[in-house]
Amino acid sequence: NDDVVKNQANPNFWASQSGDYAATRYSTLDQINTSNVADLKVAWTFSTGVLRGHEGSPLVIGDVMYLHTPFPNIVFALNLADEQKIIWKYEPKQDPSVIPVMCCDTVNRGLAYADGKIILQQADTNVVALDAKTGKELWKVANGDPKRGETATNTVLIVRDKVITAISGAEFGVRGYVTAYDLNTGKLAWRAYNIGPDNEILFDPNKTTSLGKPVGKDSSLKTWNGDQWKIGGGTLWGGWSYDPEADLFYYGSANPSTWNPSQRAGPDGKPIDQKWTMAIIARNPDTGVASWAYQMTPFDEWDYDGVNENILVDLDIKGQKTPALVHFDRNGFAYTLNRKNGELLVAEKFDPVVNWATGIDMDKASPNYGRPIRVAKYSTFRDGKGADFNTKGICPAALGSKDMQPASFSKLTGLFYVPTNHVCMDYEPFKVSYTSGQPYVGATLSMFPAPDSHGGMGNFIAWDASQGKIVWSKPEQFSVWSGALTTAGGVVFYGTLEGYFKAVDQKDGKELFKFKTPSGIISNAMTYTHGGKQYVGVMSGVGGWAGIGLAAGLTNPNDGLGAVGGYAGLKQYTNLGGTLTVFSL
Ligand code: PQQ
Repeated sequence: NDDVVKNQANPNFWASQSGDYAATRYSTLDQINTSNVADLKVAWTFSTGVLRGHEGSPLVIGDVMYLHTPFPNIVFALNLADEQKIIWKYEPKQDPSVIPVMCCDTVNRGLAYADGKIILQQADTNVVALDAKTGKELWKVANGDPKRGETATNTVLIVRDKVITAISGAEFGVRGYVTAYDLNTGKLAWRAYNIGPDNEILFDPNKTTSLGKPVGKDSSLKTWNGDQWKIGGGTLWGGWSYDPEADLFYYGSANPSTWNPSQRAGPDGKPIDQKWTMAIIARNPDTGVASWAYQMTPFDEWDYDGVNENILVDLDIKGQKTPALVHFDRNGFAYTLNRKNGELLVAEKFDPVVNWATGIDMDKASPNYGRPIRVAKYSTFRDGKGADFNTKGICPAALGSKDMQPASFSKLTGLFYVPTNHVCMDYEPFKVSYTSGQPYVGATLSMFPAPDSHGGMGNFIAWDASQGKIVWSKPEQFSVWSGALTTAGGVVFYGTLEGYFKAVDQKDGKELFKFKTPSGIISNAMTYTHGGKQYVGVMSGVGGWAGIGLAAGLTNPNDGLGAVGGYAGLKQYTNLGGTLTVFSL
């Protein structure tokens, strides 16, 4: 979309959630830099009036900031040229019965802007186009049905005249799909499922490839037992990216449901891949047809969703300039692929404690090429025999070495800056039966800080994606559940679950600035200018999966899919909130 491209190229704006189509979250602004960032002061704040997890970030286009909230998904347009006055406010009417159908808090990953329209996807799956000037509703379309367990938390991707969006609900047996609507009318253009028959997943058996080979007929169907694919999960709710040159957009698919792998074994009782869950998929924005796909975790046994963002940069790999896609997976491996054809180039652990696999098989001649080399001891699959067996000490925990909080790529250093988790788990599957619209989880989890570590539950790291190596690692007390921002000022910004907004040096991770905001931070840092002056903003409002105990008032350690116990200590540091804090020099 020309308007999106033009706005993204304007460093004074923050025009899309990921900063640019390549999802680098890098800004060329440098007024705030390593030598003066310690002097940052609060310029202004804004209370959203909502007290659950605040994800995503505001957008800035010209003199207007567009701000969203978690459920009920209120949208504010604020006038930056006039005391941040509210120009308009949009408050959708949503049935609160959607709240308990959302797996991991009532979060929303933000708005999109194109051609004078603001696009919001509500928790109840309604996609709404608003007139950016007036807040007037232009069109609205239901992308799913919460009564079937379908909800929405993600932002949309706008390419040309297509609004591309997705559905959550793999913990409710939802069969994931990606849908494109017409930006001007809201009319459905195409829908592609991630699992099921070829004509529904829009995979061409001869042309769609995986690791360089055509996927063949029924590439998904033949990896499922009977018709389990119909309630098989593989939703998508993470980050988007788009390569205009290849004309492909990229996303990852979530876990197969249920979490009890024994219930998903093949007809012979053995593990079976459950394609195309846990995969990176590249599709054409006009038709939805898949160009290539790569599955990170075949036959998932740990809930290592593959939804994390795919960052598109050109990297020097083994002396060759390569159009790369870099992906930090929940399973603890960071993957570098060729984004044009899905060739696997690098796959290395980005947290040394990852123990469920020793590595990824990189031998092209091996029948297991591209697949994880598993460690039997950490398997949660017991051949259907001991479904109640509790597997102890698996690293990472289900929320992964990294969850949805986006990393950033700095054009200054050529490195990736990654918010990570340093958490392990015990995992006990149990038998579960499917009822439409009800949880279909099938495992009890407990989470705890990784052993033999610095005692914290997170690290903020710098990563070299050509080599597959950690450059530096800065320990954090809790998982870093906030998205990073890099700037040409040499600084990387992120937030912490305790509520600190931090600025560190891209070179060595040295902390240059911190400020305690009113609540824990799970949103993404952003920057813009107004009146020639650079601002940096972040929303606080604790929640998300890690903060679900606080957000939903849960206290049983196994509740919140195991996160309540793991993050119980958070309540000593922070409380619910919903505030935007904007800083300047
Ligand atoms: N959401 C968060 C968050 O916002 O903190 C973390 C997670 C989700 C997960 O770790 C999930 O596995 C997850 N899974 C689904 C799904 O499978 O459909 C949806 C969501 C979501 O929409 O927020 C999360």
